[in-house]
Parts: sequence; structure tokens; C-alpha cells
Amino acid sequence: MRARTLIVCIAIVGAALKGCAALTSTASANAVAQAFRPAVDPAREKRLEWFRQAKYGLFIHWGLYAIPAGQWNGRAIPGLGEWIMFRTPVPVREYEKLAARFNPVKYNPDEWVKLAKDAGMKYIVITSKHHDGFALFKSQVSPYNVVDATPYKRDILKALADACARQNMRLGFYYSQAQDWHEPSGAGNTWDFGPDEKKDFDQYLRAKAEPQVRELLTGYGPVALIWFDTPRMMTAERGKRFTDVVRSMQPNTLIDGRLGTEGDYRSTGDNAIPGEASGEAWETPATINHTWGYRVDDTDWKSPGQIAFKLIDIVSKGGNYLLNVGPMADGVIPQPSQDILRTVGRWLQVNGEAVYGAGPTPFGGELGTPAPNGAKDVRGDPLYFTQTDWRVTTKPGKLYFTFFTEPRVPFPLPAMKNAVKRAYRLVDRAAVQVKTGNGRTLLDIERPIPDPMATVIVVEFEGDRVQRP
Ligand code: JFZ
Repeated sequence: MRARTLIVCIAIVGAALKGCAALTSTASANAVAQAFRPAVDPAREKRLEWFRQAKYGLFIHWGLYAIPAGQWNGRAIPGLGEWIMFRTPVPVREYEKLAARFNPVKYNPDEWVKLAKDAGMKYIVITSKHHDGFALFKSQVSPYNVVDATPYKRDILKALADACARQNMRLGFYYSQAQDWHEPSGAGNTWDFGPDEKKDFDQYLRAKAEPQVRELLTGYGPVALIWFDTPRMMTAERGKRFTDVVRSMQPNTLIDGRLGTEGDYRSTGDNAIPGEASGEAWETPATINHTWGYRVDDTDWKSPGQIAFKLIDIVSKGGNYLLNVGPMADGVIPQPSQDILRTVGRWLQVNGEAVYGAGPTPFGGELGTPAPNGAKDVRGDPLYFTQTDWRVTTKPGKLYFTFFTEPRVPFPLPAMKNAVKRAYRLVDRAAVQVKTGNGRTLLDIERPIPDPMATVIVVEFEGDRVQRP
């Protein structure tokens, strides 16, 4: 039998640095170190409060590209589904004909929001305009939008915003601020419009991108997040124009890390999960198969267990997991995606305490070790020999270890000064025996109780944060 998965959640005092705990020699060193850290931006920390609690969001890539679904003129076009116009390439005059075929009669935004809630996701980010230039909302600055250019004629984003308001779900908009393959002055379309460096890029920004971001911040209610992407030809000045728009219109709206100038949090590369933990806010955007926009031929779905591991792995490093679905042209989210999300959601209904509002591990040995000699991965990021047996997430007064393989029994806790108070299984509060041996605190864990993803045990500690020896 496949090694059962057991999640042992050890509640040990721990928390991200927030204010002062009782100063000890270590804490005073931390306090001194913190004194020399760049000042925390209180306004940004206030904006980030919900984000640091949410931890898990639904990304939705939907647009005209769902119609070809990875095929053009009967030929499979390799690559991401939403990049088919670029990869083929398809001339604008051909691609825009897709608009006349976009009629998602099965689109039901309340069902989409309900799926996100059933999945345990706390925010939604949907593509409002991707690189192909087509807007899923009524835009006064460009008729290339779902209301003016399609037989559907309704504002997709407005319907979703209303459904989110009804179901108390935060909603953000992905907006490709630089690439726009429909516009002669937008970045990226060299097959119709020639090299980017010869384009009047500021004309595109001022005539379409900046006003469309204004439109997204008007009439769609409180916008949780503007998710900018691929900052081609973005300068500090150009980025600041977008920041000024967002801050002036909706000061609470977060800006992601791909504007091209400083945002409110760090965005990793697609599907990239850092090897180390960090106290800063960051987010991994990730696919549930291998494409963002729907491809009829991409059925290589990640399993619920893989998604659960990635979620806990990311949270244990301080980040958020923005997991994507690519709806089909008729407005239906592929059933396998729905099934996977709901399975993880059922697990989160019982184990969510270890995720929502949880902070990063104070240890790190469980993550693995950096490869020697500063080796880099294929993206140029530091290469890690990753361990996947267990992870740690934190809350004030509690710290959660997550095992993804059967742990050693008795399980030795990492060294810390805090005294253990009690241990219990999260799912039913059944007690777990705590003992000491060879100077270590040990958990006498029962043989794991089978569970589709994991069995959760929680131990609580004296104090408010982990005191390392
Ligand atoms: C971009 C888009 O091109 C893509 O279609 C999708 O929307 C994705 C979420 O974002 O793709 C990227 C952007 C940045 C990196 C990789 C892919 N990166 O920084 O490694």
C-alpha cells in the first residue's frame, strides 16, 4: 500500500515577527536586526492583511483562445493555450474572427464562485484582458470586447463581480499591461506590426491599457488585486502611472509583482516554488495541468495529493498559492479540474487551520538543502535538493508540521526552547502522547489513520513564538 500520508500538525509557539515578544538573547538579537531592516510600509501591510490570511486563490484564464483550445486549422499548436495567436502565429484579422464565435451560454458565475468556495479558495483572479488584447468586460476605449464584439453581448466580469459580492468572495483582475497582440502599438505582435522597439508604446499605454485599468477599478465593486503580467518595455515611469491609477482609485487594491515596478508582493515564475521560507508576502501562480488557457489535449492533471502538498509547501515558506483553471469556450470549467479542486477543498474543510492565516516555518531543515557550489535550476533560481517528507506552518501559539510520508515514531521535534503543552489530532481532537528522550521532545504518534490526503495531529506550546536554542 502506498505509504499512507500522515500530517502531523505540531502546534508549537511560532509566528512571523509581529511586534515584540518577551525579549530573550535570541529575540533581542532579532530585535536589533529588525531595527536595521528597511522600514515596513504600514499602508502595504494593511493592504496585505487579507492576502496573508487567504493563502489560496483561484486563477481563471478565459478568453477567445478557449475556442481553438490549442488547435489551429486542424493542427495542434504546441505551448500554452492562451498563446495560440503568438505560437501559430495567427494574423490579427484572422484571430479577431473568433469573437463572432464567442458565446459562452453555459457560463454561470455563481457556480464558479461556489466552486472556489468548495475548493477552500479565498480569492479569485480572472483574466480581464490577456496578451491577445480581447477584453472580457465592456470597455469604452476598445470595441474588442465581449459586449461589443461577440454574440454573447454581456459583461463577463460584471456578472462575476456580482456573484462574488453575493457570496462574499474577493475578486481580482489579471491585466496584461504591456503585451497586446491586437494593437499596433502594443508589445508582442511582431508578425503583424513589426519589432516592438519601433512602436509608440506610450500611445498604447495611454490609449488602451491605462484607461482599461481605470475601467476595471470602476463599476466592478471593490477590486482585491490587479494582477499585472509580463512587464515588457515597462519603465519605472510607465509602471508608476499604473500604480498611481490603482492607488488613487482603490487604495486597498493590491498590485502583484509583475507590473515592472515594485508591487505589494512578490510573484514567482509560473509554477515556481522557492526553496526557502520568507517572511515577505509572495505568491506562486500555478497550473492544474500544463496550460493556463484551455487546451483540449492537455489532460495531464495534477492529483489532489500533489495540490495539497504544493499548497502546504508554499504556505510553509510564507507564500500564497494561486491555482488556475481554464474554462472551455462554453463557459464550463473542465470536470477534472472541478473534481480535483473539490477533493482538496474537502480536506481543507477539516485541516484548513494549518493553512489559512498560517505563517512560514521557523526551522527550514525540512525543506531540503541548497545544491552545492551555488548551482541554479533551469530558471536560473537557486537549485535545491528538496525534501518532501514534511513541512511546517505557523500560527501564534501553534506550529504545524506536515508529513507527506509516514513519519518516524516516536517523531523527534526540531530543537526549540519552548515547553510542549499538549498534542491532539486535528480531525477529532484525539490526544497524542508527548514524551522526552535523549534531550529531545518526542511525539508518540499512533500508526497513521488513513485519510485521502493526511491525518492531522496538533501540539500546543508555551509562549507566542518559537525560541530556537
Ligand atoms: C505569463 C503569461 O504569458 C501566461 O500566458 C500566463 O498568463 C502566466 C500566468 O503569466 O507567463 C509567464 C510570466 C512570467 C514568467 C513565466 C511565465 N516568469 O517570470 O517566469
